[in-house]
Amino acid sequence: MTYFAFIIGTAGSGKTALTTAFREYLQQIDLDVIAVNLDPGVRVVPYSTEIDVRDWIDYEKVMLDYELGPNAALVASTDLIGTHVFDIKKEIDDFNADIVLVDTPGQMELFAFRETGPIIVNDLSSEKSALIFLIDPFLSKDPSGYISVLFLSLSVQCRFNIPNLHVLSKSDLLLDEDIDRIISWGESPELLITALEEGTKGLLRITSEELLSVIENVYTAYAQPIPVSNKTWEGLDILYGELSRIWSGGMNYITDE
Ligand SMILES: Nc1nc2c(ncn2[C@@H]2O[C@H](COP(=O)(O)OP(=O)(O)OP(=O)(O)O)[C@@H](O)[C@H]2O)c(=O)[nH]1
Ligand SMILES: [Mg+2]
Repeated sequence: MTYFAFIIGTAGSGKTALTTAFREYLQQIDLDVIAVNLDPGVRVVPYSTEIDVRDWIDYEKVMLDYELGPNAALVASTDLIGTHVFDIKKEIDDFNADIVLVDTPGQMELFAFRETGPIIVNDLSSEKSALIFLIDPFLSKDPSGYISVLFLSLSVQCRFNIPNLHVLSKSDLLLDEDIDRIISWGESPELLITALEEGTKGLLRITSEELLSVIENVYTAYAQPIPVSNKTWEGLDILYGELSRIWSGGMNYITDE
């Protein structure tokens, strides 16, 4: 059985750095792991990737051949992954690894919200797959940012429909009190709403009851964020523990808690 983790998150949230650190961590505890780069736009991949989508898709060439600007070329390149999914799958199968870490394209919306992402995840992975959704601490330090990222995660979850773990990325850059505050919002939607109300000085345009009911529903489907540093490796052991629980069917595999 091969276990998959798709690492997803907003641009610059640390997907590639987590793939690098987590791959090395898992290797050090003697697990048979490979990494797949699915980002056609990346210049340098810091991990020695076993499988690289750039072997099939040349972003610069797409830009020239189709006379596209950098963003449109990225859209086209990401869409093109769908046409190589069986080549990629064959390479993954040939490795016969226990764990496959998949680093997804930098601009999350290209992968998650266009057709390709769900097709790729569906075609590549086994039934033992999970999403690792990175929460960028700089987008989620204040309550409104945290809520926005939660909703983004919810929409990603709707697209992929596989179990989801939240990782609070770059934890080494946060003060302990920041981490504690964000974790407390993860534990209690009431605390999050109160913080939001304080921040908006009572001028919240949506009623707290409405927001609370939506967020409570989101919380039933999501684990708390796990603070992880790709620099110090703090939290990688906890991340692996939580993934193992998902892979072994112990935790909200599909949508149960
Ligand atoms: N201090 C610190 N910096 C980090 C950590 N993880 C990533 N970074 C930095 O954050 C920046 C973005 O990291 P990447 O891993 O490239 O993020 P990404 O999500 O792959 O970025 P794109 O694929 O371009 O969207 C880099 O400068 C990293 O060095 C971390 O845990 N701690
Ligand atoms: Mg990246």
